[in-house]
Parts: sequence; C-alpha cells; structure tokens
Amino acid sequence: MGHTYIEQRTDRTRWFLNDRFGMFIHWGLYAIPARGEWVRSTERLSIEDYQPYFDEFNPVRYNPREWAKKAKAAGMKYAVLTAKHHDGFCLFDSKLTDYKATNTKAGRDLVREFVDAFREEGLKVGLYFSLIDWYHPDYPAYGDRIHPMRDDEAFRRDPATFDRYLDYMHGQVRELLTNYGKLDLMWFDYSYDEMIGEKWRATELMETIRSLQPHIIVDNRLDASGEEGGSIYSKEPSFYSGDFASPEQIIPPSGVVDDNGNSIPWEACITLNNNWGYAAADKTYKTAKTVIRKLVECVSKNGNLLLNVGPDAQGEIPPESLRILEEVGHWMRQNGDSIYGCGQAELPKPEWGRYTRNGNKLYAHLFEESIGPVNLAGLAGKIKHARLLADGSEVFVSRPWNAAMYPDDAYFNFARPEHFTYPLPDERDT
Ligand code: FHN
Repeated sequence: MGHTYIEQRTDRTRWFLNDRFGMFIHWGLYAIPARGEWVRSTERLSIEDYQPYFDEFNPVRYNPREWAKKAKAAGMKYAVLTAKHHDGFCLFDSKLTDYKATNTKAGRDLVREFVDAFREEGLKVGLYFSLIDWYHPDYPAYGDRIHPMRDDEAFRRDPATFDRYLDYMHGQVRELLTNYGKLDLMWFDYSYDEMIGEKWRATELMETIRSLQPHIIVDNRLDASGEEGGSIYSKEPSFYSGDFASPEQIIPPSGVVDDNGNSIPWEACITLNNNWGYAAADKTYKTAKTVIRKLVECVSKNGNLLLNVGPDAQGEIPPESLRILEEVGHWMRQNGDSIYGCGQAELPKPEWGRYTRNGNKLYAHLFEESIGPVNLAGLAGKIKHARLLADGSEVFVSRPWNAAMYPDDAYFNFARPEHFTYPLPDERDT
C-alpha cells in the first residue's frame, strides 16, 4: 500500500477503475407507497403516518440471486444496496434499533442475503448508508416536516442529543463493517450546509472504517455537500475525503480532476427513470441506447456508471428496468472490452462519437450516423481493428448502436484520416 493518501487511494480503487459499471439498488419501506424514496418528506408523513408501511412490509418475492444474475448479465461488476436510507429503516439486522427488516413480517436480514447472493455471482458488494435519519429521536428534524437539514434550534438547545445520534450512526457503520464479511464499497449520503466533515465526527468514522476494512473504498459525501466539492478535489485531500467523487444524474463535462489537474476516480449515479426508489407512476425510462452512451461517456472520461434500479414492495425489479438491462447486456457482451479496464484516450473527442482506451487498444464508439461528407457506413463489427498511424496502436471499433441498419458489405471510413487507416474491404476480417 502506498504511503501518501493519494497513493493509498490509487491502490484501493484499482478494481473500481477496472470494473467501471455497477448497479445501484434503492429499496425499502418507501417501495410500498411507490412514490419514491423521499415520500415521507415530500408528503410530510409523520412517523405514525409511515408506520403502516413497516407493519405491511413483506417482500415475498425478494430473490437477490435473481437480482445478481440480472446485474451480471447486464455486464455490471459490482452492486450497492441501500442498507439504510433517510427514513431510518434498516434492511440489516442492527442490534441498535428495532426499526429493521428482521422485525417486520419479512423477518429476514435483507443485506445479508444481498451480499451473499451477489458474491456468489462474482460481483463485488457495496452498501449505501444514510448519514441523515428521519426516524431516530436524537436526529433533530423539523417536527413532522421531515427535512434533511438539522433543526439547528433543537441542536443548540441540546447538542448532546446529536452526539447520541452520532454514536448510534457510527455504531451501525461498525455493525455493517463487522457482521457482513468483506465489503468492497461504502456509499455515504449526504452532507449538506454545515452538516459536513467533522460534524459527523468523520475522522473517527473513517478510523473505524479503515481499521475494520482497510481495503474498502468510500465515496466523497462525508465531506462534500451533494456530489460536488469536498477535499477530494483539493491538493491535500482530508483523511475522510473519500476514494471517489459521486456526480449524480449528470456526467461531468470533462471528467473529474483535482486542483493539481490529476484525474481522480469518479462514479456517476444515474436513475433509469426519474426516481431512485420505486415509483409506480414514473414510466419515463431511458432507452438502452441512452444508457450505453452514458456508460461510454463516463468511461471515455475516466469514470464509472452506477445505474440505479428501484425494486417494488414485493422485492422485484420493475420489468421496464429489466428490459433495459437485458439490451445493455447484449451490447456489453459484444463490446465489454471497450469498457472494462478502459479510460480516457488522450485524443480530442471525435465528431462521430467517443473513444475509450485500454493501453494500446483504442476503441472508437460510433454515435453519429453521418459525418459531414463522409457517411458513416460502418458495420463496425466487421472491422476488427484498424491501425493507428500515429503510434501503431490497434483500433477496435465498437459496433454502432444501430449496426443492424447497415448492409453487410458496408465499411466505416473514419472522419479523421490523419488518425487512422482502416483495413480496405479486401483486408477486412471476414
Ligand atoms: O437524497 C438522496 C436520494 O434519495 C438518493 O439516495 C440520491 C442517490 O445518490 N442521493 C441523495 C440525493 O443526492
């Protein structure tokens, strides 16, 4: 393990930068009302109003092995499940609260089953953990107006209260890192306003994390409000700055670099529709083509994509999501080499799409169907590679999303001949 924080971070994130593509899973009591994971706040539900969901929760069709198979078939290499979201409901068997899945009709430790199932399918496992807790009595929320911002008046009246909450929160993190085997990733969510860094006793928390699971990687939201900012971007990242930045619902225009101009690990988390938690009425799903292009864009900028699913109250991933994952998996089976272990190509972005690179292999991802006078006639799958004049690298051209549109004898003529030559029709691999 390297000596400086950044060297240690580089060691820890090696697998993360290779795997590139993961599944985010937002699941909990909120799947029952099916109006998204913030329903308690947006509809100003009191704890009593929300209790029926606890009393009813019984996901009889929960089969995480099925989830894992779908994630694997989609080309995903890791998965992150909400162990506890802002509503404070624990999907794991915490000894520090009764507000947990093992006390519902489910009577199951859903996190235990998740980590076991995804490991069995060969995927790495991460847990999302909310710093915010709308259930715990010592987390001062604004009365029944459930709000992530702490009620500062209440806090000032009795700061010891919040310290009790932090003892609870740290204790649960310790439980997760002690009782569920080797975890690969912790996804904390989220800091805001003055509730940032040491206000969560972040150094103490990170000391606990590093002592229990030194290899684990952590996102940047212990000291970043939302996905941006935090000392991970600075020249001297703090001990709790995290191992990767976490842009949300957006892909940074040009990747993510620190104040030294050095690329830092980052992961864009993106929903398939417009909700993280299950929202039955939200049918605004992205297409597989959009998802693939977002994945390619992330990797072309040295980033990861964490693609979200929101299982329903029965424990099933919505069919719309499954259909998209299946199409993405088809593309990944053909083009996964242009994603795994790849990153920025250090070339200007071409007009027709994006590049990803892995060593001396350059992958041209063709998005546009015509480029100025040169029409893209690329059944790129027919062209196994081209030679990059500049340095002799091989170029592997990923199949355009709509490859089927092109006649079999078509070929792709790069719009930038100064970059490439390509095998003439008679040289093409048959
Ligand atoms: O408030 C949460 C939200 O519910 C969801 O979990 C996202 C996922 O990154 N994080 C917070 C919003 O930034």
